[in-house]
Amino acid sequence: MRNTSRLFTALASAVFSAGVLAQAALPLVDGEVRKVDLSAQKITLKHGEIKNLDMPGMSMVFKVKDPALLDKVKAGDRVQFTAEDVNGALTVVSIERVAP
Ligand SMILES: [Cu+2]
Repeated sequence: MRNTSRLFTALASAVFSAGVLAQAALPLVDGEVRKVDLSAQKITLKHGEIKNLDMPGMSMVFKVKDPALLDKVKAGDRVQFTAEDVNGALTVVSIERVAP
């Protein structure tokens, strides 16, 4: 019984670590917020190269993985963010304001 729960704990922490590593592996991208659309849960970013998506710099609309991300930024903010392709939708996974 005790061994089983120890094994479970080890497995759970291994899965958790893998998730953290996968997220940490997304490269940070420089960008500038052009528009925040709270009702559609979308954000327009002028972004630099996104290596993991093989995308050059441009302005475009992204979905957000968590709507709470949109509370952290506003139009005109300079940001660093990560993005990935979630079932064909380019999605912002994390975003942080950078000091001007
Ligand atoms: Cu783009």
